[in-house]
Amino acid sequence: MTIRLAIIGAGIMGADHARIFANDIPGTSLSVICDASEARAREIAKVTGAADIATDPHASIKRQDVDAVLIASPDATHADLTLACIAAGKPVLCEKPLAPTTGECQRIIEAEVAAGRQLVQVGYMRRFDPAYTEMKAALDGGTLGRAIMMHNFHRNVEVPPWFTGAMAITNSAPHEFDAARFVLGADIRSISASQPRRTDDLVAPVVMILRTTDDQLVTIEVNNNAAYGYDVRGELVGERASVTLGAPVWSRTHANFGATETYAADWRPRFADAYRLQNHAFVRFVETGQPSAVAANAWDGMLSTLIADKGCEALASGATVSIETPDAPELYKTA
Ligand code: ISE
Repeated sequence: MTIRLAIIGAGIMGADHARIFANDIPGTSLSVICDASEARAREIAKVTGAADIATDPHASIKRQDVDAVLIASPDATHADLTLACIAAGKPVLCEKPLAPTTGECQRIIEAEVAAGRQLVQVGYMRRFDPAYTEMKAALDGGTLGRAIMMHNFHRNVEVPPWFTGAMAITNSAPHEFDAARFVLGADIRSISASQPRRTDDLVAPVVMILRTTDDQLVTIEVNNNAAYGYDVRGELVGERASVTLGAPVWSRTHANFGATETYAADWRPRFADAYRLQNHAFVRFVETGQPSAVAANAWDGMLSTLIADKGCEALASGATVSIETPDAPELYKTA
């Protein structure tokens, strides 16, 4: 059976997902590429062999020739479109964040609970990255002993001038919030955040300290203007040993009495395997109706947004902010 997909949003990530489905995921076809810009939709449809283009996301979701949906439109549209997928009974892989506010995420949870089955997978793709997979396996296999600290570094080359410190927390850091919950298997109970001073006009890094419900510490540096390359690092420290994420590079150049490795300009090459494996898992979810045990579901998506909300509060106030994690509905406990 071929899974027929609609791609909503043909920007950087929508285009990337369309290429992944078209080139790397057998058993799928692209029924429609939908974007506010018809020209952009046409361009991506041409390179991916998609059957049709559209500019109306709601009509695209409802189409008879669409079995499942990938949402990669602007963050502010995620909740509305995810709710439309649930109403249509169609599985949806929604790019992160699930929605920018906790209230919108809660509406999605309520709709899924009312539908009585999970339909939503959230694009926290690092759960599928081989380096994080090995980190989690080292913990779960007992090599590290009990985990006590997780250190995370998230560095982008640059962001536009309108990108703020709060956006470092709401747009970039949710990857780390989700990875920490996933690797440690614990929830977050408090967060603090502050920034060093930069001497230019660019947004300064944000450094956060989180405490888990099992009294572990998670440190996160998000540096959106690191300039030198896209660089994600991490270390999980246990009571007996530690494990660091490898930074996958395929070659090292030796010249002029030195050795150099190159950095990617953004996250797509660094997490190419993760995106591919994540999208494979989504297709299996569509085929079987069984959510992936690895993927982030709507509940995970809601918690990352909740932590981000509290992180913004912590940055603005300078105080450590407590986080009350609500009890998960049965739908997410049994998944
Ligand atoms: C972006 O939206 C992403 O999702 C990337 O994975 C992340 O590295 C980047 O910081 C975000 O802005």
